[in-house]
Amino acid sequence: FPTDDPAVVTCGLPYANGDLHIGHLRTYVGGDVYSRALERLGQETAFVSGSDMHGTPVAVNAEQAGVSPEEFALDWHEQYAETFPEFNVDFDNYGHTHDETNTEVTQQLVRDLDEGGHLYEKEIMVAYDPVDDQFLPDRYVEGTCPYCGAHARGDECDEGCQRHLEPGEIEDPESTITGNPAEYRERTHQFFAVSEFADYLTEFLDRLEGTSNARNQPREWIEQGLQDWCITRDMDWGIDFPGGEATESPREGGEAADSRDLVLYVWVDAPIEYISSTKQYSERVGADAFDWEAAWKEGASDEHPEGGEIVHVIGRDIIQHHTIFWPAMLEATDHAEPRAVMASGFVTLGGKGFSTSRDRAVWADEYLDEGFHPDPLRYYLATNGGFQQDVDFSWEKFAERVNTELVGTVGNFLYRSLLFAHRNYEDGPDADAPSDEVAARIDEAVEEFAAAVNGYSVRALGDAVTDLARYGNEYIQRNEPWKLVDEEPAEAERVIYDCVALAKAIAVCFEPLAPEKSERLWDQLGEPGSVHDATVEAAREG
Ligand code: B3M
Ligand code: ZN
Repeated sequence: FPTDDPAVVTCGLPYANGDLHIGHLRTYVGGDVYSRALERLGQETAFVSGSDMHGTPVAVNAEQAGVSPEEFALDWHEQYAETFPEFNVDFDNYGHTHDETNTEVTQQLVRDLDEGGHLYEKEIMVAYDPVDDQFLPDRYVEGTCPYCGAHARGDECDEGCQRHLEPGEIEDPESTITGNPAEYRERTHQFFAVSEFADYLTEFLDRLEGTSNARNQPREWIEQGLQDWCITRDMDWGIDFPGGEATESPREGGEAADSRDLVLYVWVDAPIEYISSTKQYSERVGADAFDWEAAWKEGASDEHPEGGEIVHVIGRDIIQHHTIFWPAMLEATDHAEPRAVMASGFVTLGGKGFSTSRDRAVWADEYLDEGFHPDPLRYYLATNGGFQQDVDFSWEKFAERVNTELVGTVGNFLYRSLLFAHRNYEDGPDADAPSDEVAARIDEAVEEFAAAVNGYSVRALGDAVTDLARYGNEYIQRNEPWKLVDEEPAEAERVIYDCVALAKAIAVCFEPLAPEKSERLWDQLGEPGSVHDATVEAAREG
């Protein structure tokens, strides 16, 4: 980076089913920081996401709340759409999976899979509650993981080996609604032939950039042999399987055939929202400003025959979906292949996992309600450990990093330099260009910044800035302009001009991490326009 192709940075879609906490924010801040950093490098970039409205994670919670899944999910969606901007997580488009765009794009993509011969029907056993007379897809059922023996949800071993589980795989199934033991019944479902893509996926993983956890885990799964993927569910909340209403064969008791509700598995339409959200962005700003088809489709544009640079930012619990199922869907339908997957580690609190039911979490709105500014939290979340490491959130550590790095290093340098400049030079210090020494140091910071982007490290972006500010403190201390100002005024002005040039470079390079504070700095420097439109070239100019 930068390249001549349009980039799309996506964040995993939050299920519209509950409050956002700081564990969620780590991924969204990470994605926002990364997409801003690409833009500062001069890369054309769209940053998109949306709420995940479908599936049992929403349906089960809505049922417990006693409202329809649609009403339930829309409520949360609206709340998320308000909360993200409060943390300056500034999506170019934030849609949701239940909107018209995603319904159309999803059904078209599934039809394309079908026409390409990648879908087939198969009879499988699915969990069923005989007392409630209800099928129990995914989170409606819990039991034992057949791979590792951990307690698991119907479609994921969330407390054990993290594997995706296919319908029928879970052992000792029980309904999560009634606690009734479930039995297995035979049903016809649609399958996507993922196993045909094993060779493709192996090569894809060798090309895939981003964090190493996103390559290593799926390689093991492929070596163990890929299963095909059941893409339909016995539910009525979701996007209809576009094959038309399937007709169920007569039930065992000889009942008449009945038409059945068959919707797509939530993990089909959820990643497709990445495309749909980009499409909505294009439709709003015009294809000249951002062309979603050039970014997402192979062969849609002569200039970008392979499509654009797709970067997925996700939590590490959904690596399998983004490195196996999703790239197989894209490959099967002539879409661009993801260039990178950045998979974040989890956040713990005092060494323990976040728990909504135990109210052990730092809630996003709680942080703001305390009157804290979003930028320090962004800085801390983005730089507290490498992106793929699990990290612990602690208020003490947060305070310490804010005090030593943001206040003691960056703030201190800016305050000393700009106050001196303001007091002594009415229109700012004047010089043609920064000194060779400072120009070279700014170049080095820009190189570090570019290396951080190309290394998919939001933490290293923070280092580039704090290192530069540390140098600035050392530079002003060594040159002592306050001693020069009477005896050697020209020399004093040159030194302060250097410091102001360093401050401008800090504004540009710090924009991804601290967008609001950097914009304020930009204004204080009297720079025209917005730092949100500036690139590292402006930092180099001094
Ligand atoms: N809605 C949330 C999760 O499992 C899920 C992500 C979808 S990303 C396409 O973390
Ligand atoms: Zn397991």
